[in-house]
Amino acid sequence: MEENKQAIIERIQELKILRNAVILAHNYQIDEVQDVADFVGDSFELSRIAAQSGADVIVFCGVHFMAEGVAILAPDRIVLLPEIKAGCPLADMITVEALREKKKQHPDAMVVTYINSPAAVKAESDICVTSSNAVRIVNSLETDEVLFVPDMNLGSFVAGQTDKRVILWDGYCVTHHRVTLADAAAARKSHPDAVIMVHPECRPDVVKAADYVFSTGGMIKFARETDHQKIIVGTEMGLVYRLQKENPEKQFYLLSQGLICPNMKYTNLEKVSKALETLQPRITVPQTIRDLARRPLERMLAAV
Ligand code: CIZ
Repeated sequence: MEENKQAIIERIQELKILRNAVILAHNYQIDEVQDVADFVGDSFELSRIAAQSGADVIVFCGVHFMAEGVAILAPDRIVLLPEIKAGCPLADMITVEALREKKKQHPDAMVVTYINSPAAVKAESDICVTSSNAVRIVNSLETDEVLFVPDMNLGSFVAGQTDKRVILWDGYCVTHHRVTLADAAAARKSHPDAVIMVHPECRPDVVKAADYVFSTGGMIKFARETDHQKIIVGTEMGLVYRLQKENPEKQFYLLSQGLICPNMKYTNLEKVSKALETLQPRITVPQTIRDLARRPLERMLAAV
């Protein structure tokens, strides 16, 4: 390892103790950030760890809505997002004003909000979901009609597995939505003895063409437990690093080279170290929004 990189890692370890901090990294983070983290996981697992942790400082290596979620659940802690520009185009595809208008059109629908959304939108919602629990939570609701926001692809996936009427929002993850049926066919042709697993944020035709559909947490579990030795991975490339690290005897292939989220790649070791040094950039959520957004998030945490 380069001397400079090793020095930064050592400084991060020192600062972590000094600040009583915990470092959380999303499954889509770059390799060296995953390696320096105390926990690597999906937004749901990491929110739960953050809420239960005794740390004074939580460094969230991910994107803005994820750190915001932690700031809602753990308002007494200092929540840091090492790169403030790390946003989520999907979360930006909905505003609270537009959601209020849509709610007026569907007054009987329960609002089910994917965790990839701004805090103010969560505050207007009945319950939050992640890709790992969306189907289960929607099916458990006492309603016939659901307004599912903001990811139409995940919403379509849920709609295919429930008797409830699911009204979709016109949003999507630009990284997963970029994958086409032709990409899936090409990957299958290149690796004919591999199975394909994709994320439910992919387009419905891609989901239909896949052998398995999982959240990132589901992919990690499947890779660990399956007898399949070769797996094509249809989610952001960062997950392939973790899959390969945990299953060195198996082979993983990224479904498409387009599966890269630039926002997830902004964070690096230097920025993690600087965030711990300066306690900036700090993510906070105004109390009025926080109080309202906490309820749908806690409902989700209690439902699983
Ligand atoms: O919920 C998450 O963390 C995301 C964005 C994807 C997943 O399936 O883990």
